[in-house]
Amino acid sequence: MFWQEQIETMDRAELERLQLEKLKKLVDYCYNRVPFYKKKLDEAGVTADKIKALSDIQYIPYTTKDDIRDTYPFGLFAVDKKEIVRLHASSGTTGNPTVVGYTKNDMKMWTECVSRLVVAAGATSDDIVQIAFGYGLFTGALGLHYGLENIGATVVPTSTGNTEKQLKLMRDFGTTALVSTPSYALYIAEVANDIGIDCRELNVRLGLFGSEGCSNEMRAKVEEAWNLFATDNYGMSELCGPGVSGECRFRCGMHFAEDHFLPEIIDSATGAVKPRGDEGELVVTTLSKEGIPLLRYRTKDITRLHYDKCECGRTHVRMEKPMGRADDMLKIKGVNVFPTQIESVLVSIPEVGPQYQIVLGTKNYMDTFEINIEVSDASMLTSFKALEDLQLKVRHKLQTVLGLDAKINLVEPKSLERFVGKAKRVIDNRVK
Ligand code: DLL
Repeated sequence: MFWQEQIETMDRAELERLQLEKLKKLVDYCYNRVPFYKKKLDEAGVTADKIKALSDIQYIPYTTKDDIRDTYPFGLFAVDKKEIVRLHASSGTTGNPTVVGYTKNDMKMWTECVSRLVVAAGATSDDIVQIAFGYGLFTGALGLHYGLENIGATVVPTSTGNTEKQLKLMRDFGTTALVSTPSYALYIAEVANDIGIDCRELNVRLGLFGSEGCSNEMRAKVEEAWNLFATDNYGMSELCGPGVSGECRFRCGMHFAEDHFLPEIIDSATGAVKPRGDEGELVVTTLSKEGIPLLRYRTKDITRLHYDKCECGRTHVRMEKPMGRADDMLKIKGVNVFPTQIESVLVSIPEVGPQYQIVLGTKNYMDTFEINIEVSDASMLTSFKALEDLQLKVRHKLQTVLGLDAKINLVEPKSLERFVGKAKRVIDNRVK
C-alpha cells in the first residue's frame, strides 16, 4: 500500500518542520548558486534567516515559465553541467523550450516520487506495465518508467502510436497496467474494437493516467471501455515531470509529495496567497531539487488543496484535478468556462461522444461557439428527427449547466481527430 510509509504518513507538524528546514536551506542554495535568484532575493530583501515560519515564504518572489525561457538553456541551473545526468524539455510550441536538468540525486528523488504514486494507485512488482507515453524529451514516459522499474514491475516501453501493435503486445504479454493519457486509452479501445479485440477481455486492470485534464465522466468511459481501475497523476516538466502528486485507491484528490514540493494556492490575477481550501493557481517550491531548483513557481494550473487526512492514511495534502490552466480558461460570450466543464456536460449524454471539438470564432464582432461532437451510434444520422432532438438536448444541457448557448454539430463516429498524446480539444479562431 505504501512505498515510503514513514514519509507518506508523517505527522503534519513534523512534515511542516521538515519543509521549513528545507525551505531555509533552499533559499541559501539558490542565493549562492544562481545569479538570477540572488538578484531577485536581494531586491525583495529576503535571506534564509528571515524565514522563521512556513508562511514567510510569502516574501519570496515568484518564478515563472518566462524566467526559465529567458535564461535558456541553462540560466537557472544551480550546479555545474558535469553534475547533470539528464536533460528534459517541454515542447514549447513557440520560442525556446523550457529546459530542465537532473543531478543523480534529482533522479533518485524523482524515481522515489513516481514509485510512491504508482504504489498508491495499486501497482505492484507483479504488474506488467505498458508505457504508452511518448519517449523523448517529454518527462512522462521516462518518469513512469524509472518509478515502475524501481518497484519491481515489468516495464514494456511501447511509447505512443502503432496502436495495433500495442494491442498485440498487450494480449501476448498479458499486460496488467497501462500508462497513457486518458484520451489515448480511449483511442486504443476504439482501434481494438475495429480489429475485433475486446479490451475488457484483456488483462489490463489498472490505468495509470495523467498529463492532461480528464473529467470524472470521461474517466468513467475509459474504465468502462477497458474494465479497469483508473487513477490520475499530475506533474510538470519544470517540477520534475510526473511524481508531483497522484491519487491513491480512494481517489479523493492527488497526494502531493510534500516533503519535496511545497504547494501554495494564489489568486492568479493579484498574486495574493489564498487561504487553505480556496481554489486558485497552484504555486510550487521545489524543496529538494539540485539541478534547477524553483522558488515559488507559478504553474498556471487552477486547483484546490485538501489538508484533512485521507482514509488511506497518507497525510500529504490532496490536490483536486486541475480545472484547467489559467491561460486555458475560455471566455465565451462573456462567460468564463474551462474546457473540462464543457467536457463533463458532453460526456454525461450517452447518445454522443466522448470525442468532441470546441470551435470558437468571431462573427459581427461577437463570439461564435460551436461544438463538433460524434454521435455514438451512426444509424442515428439517418433520422433527421432524431438528430434534431439530440442537438436540442445537448444544447439545452449546456445552457442549463454552463449558461452558454452553443451550435451543436453532430458528426459521424470516428470522424474527429484522435490523439496519442495530450488531446487538443479547443480550436480558437477568434479575431483577437
Ligand atoms: O505532463 C508531466 C506528466 C507526465 C504528468 C505524465 C503526469 C503524467 P508537461 O508536459 O510539462 O508535464 O505538462 C504539464 O500538463 O501544468 C498541467 O496543465 C497538465 N497536466 C499534467 N498532469 C495533469 C493531470 C507533464 N493529471 C502540464 N490533470 C500541467 C490535468 C495535467 N492536467
